[in-house]
Amino acid sequence: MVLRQFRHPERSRKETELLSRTHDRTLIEQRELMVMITLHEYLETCACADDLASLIELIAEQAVPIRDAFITHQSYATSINVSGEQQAAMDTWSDAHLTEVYRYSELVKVLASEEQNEIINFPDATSNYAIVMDPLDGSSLIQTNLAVGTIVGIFDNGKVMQKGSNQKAALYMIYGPMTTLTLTVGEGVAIFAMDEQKEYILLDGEVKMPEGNLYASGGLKKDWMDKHARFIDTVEHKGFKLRYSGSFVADFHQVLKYGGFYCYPALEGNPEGKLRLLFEAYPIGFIAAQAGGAISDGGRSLLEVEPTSLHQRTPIYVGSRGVIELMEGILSG
Ligand code: AFP
Repeated sequence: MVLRQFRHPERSRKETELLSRTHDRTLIEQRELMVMITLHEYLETCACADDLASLIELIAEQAVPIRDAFITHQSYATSINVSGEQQAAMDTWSDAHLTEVYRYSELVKVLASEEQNEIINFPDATSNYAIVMDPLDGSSLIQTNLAVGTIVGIFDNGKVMQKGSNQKAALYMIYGPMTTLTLTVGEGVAIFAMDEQKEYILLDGEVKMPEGNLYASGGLKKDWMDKHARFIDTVEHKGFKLRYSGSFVADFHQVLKYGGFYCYPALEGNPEGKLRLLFEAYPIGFIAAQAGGAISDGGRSLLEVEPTSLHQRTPIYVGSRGVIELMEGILSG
């Protein structure tokens, strides 16, 4: 596996660091400067190990074959395959593809995927990275052409069964009108967009989740617990607006940008809700916390919950810090 090594020939590390503070610049200033910071350059300014930076770039590059596979795995009216199989195939295709990428990279020691029952060990690994992932979140939306994504969390001590706050990095790619990468290496959150040359260019180097008023709640209303229903009622009276697509990664991303919260609560007869602690809550929660937000199961931070089983489900509330505190107050009352 050849890892792409792009370096800007003229820009010093210090310059890149200064330029990555896009928050301080207006769009016009940025355009005038014609500053374009690549993912590689951004990673060079971070205090993250070289092999971790290589692993992140390698994962981010997989957006290209995954996007291509949406087209090659499409079932057209005259195609022989049944459309349901094709759709399911994208989940397993992405999982198999990423698994092989990790294996040949020799950078990953352990992998836990939402699509696999057991943990996979890679004995040839030369690094100690352990990955938790949802290879294709929101896959039931592929046939409707709504945004879906890949979610990844990275530990550096060779194990996946540990609390989420130990992650060294977390990222997700969204396959929407653009291909974007949202990344944290524990130094805040950055968002990149892929350009025509398939290069990730920095959109925002210091993402901060505002206290906005969007919300998304999974589960059927008739199955909501009373306290959850009271919380939703409270925010609706405060003017919160419903935005739920059925793709956690896409629904979270708009909360990251505009503020508010996403939740999939405990349900009547289903107290653990639907989403998974390791593959969904940990990486997204780490990103939320690094952007100034929070993730909770209703009473405590999900990043501090030690997993007891690989595919453990959990109620999830993730979003702006203020509204997560409001929720915890109502649910504990
Ligand atoms: P799929 O990957 O099977 O489409 O599941 C998506 C998901 O795990 C998460 O991305 C959504 O927020 C949630 O399930 C949607 O669940 P509902 O269909 O119950 O709303």
